Amino acid sequence: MNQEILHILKKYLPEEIIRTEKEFLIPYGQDWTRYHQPDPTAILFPRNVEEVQEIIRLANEYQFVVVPSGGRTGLSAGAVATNKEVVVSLDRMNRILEYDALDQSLRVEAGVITQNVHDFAKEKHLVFPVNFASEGSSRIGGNIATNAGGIKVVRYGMFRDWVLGLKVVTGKGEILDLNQGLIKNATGYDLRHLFIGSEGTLGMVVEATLKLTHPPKDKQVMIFGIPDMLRVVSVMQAFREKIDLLAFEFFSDNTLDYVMEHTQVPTPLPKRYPFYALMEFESNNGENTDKVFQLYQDLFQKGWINDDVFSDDEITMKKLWGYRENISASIAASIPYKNDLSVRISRISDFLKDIEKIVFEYYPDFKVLWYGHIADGNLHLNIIKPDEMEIHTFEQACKKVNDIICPIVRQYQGSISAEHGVGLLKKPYLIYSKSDLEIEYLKGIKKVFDPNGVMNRGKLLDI
Ligand code: 2HG
Ligand code: ZN
Repeated sequence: MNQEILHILKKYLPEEIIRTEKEFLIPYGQDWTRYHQPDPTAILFPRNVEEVQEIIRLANEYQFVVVPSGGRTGLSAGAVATNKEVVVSLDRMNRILEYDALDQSLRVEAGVITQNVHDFAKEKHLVFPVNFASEGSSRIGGNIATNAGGIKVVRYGMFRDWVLGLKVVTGKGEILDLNQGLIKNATGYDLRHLFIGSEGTLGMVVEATLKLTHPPKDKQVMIFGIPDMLRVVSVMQAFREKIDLLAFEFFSDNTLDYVMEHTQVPTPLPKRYPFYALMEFESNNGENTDKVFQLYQDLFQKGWINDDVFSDDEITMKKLWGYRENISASIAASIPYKNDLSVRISRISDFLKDIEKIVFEYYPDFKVLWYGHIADGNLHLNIIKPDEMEIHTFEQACKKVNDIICPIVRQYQGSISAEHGVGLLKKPYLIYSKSDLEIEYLKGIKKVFDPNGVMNRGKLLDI
């Protein structure tokens, strides 16, 4: 079968966009998850929309499956190719196409690295305000496909909120230009939003128009030591009532161990505490700073906060952010099993209490790391694989606990994937966040855009 496909690819596509060597097949067949064996047929590097269209047309005619590939920084196996699929990488479609100062918008090819968008915006004295740790390698198309979130969601929302327009090649090989950069557009179904978060199952995003904005002024960053996890939530709520936060993140002390070891940094505070919160806010000519310090005194006296470090200079703030942003990279070698759960902010305290109980009861032998975007109700619960344990035995053990955690997520009407996507890894748990009826509608939509099932088959949905 894959010889036949290769033959077709070589017959109809320019030779220079086809790679079949092992050094391409392995890295382009996997993402940042490590639970699947990459086994693609070929990796294609189209240079323009017409070539993408031709590939999808061939996929329909000769019945092979296409896996769209961006930076492959995903954590849910949405971009893995384990089943002889043809990976279509947008690495070569990485041009910034058009900047419009009046619209404050930027049109880019979908293979642009996220960091390049940040850098471009900065040159224009603006920002693209969606930030996450993998932005140096992730690509815009992948960010759109998963509706990425990150560390500034509490202020700026998800990726979806910054997409003004999309050009896509559908699973049928047709081109759609969606929303054309408009801010206001009340003309019925907004197909742009269907493609955002669709994980490459409806078609391929080939171009995006992104919204930029003015940067926040006079940022200040603090890290607090906090005695227990539920206090992290109360501290967040107390600050949120007083000021408009730019970020409020948390991590546990055992998570800090990994970052210190991996990045060779000292402790952020003179002493160690069970939990830490990192808060970013704008000074607002000192008004917010005063409010923060006043509240800090109160919370310190109450014993909710133990200690803090504060900074308003760029270099130190970057160092402080390193404690949070480097977590994922610091623990990667331990092949953690990742949970990416969310509930409404108003329910996060009760949810954490319930999850904590389960984790202590069912994971007594595993190291559990707690961190995440607590101000968005988003918890990244990472279970570390013991060195001596075989990876699939470990995965099975984690899946058993998932069967207990996921019903609780459902009980709280939460999400089994807040920002990492569903892919292969979370697919069995989708039923805990969406009803059967809703999933049937999803499948119906998939059939409209991709009737032959050539787009990222088996990811997100079983269809
Ligand atoms: C983060 O918030 C990323 O750092 C990765 O979403 C989360 O490593 C994870 O589980
Ligand atoms: Zn995250």
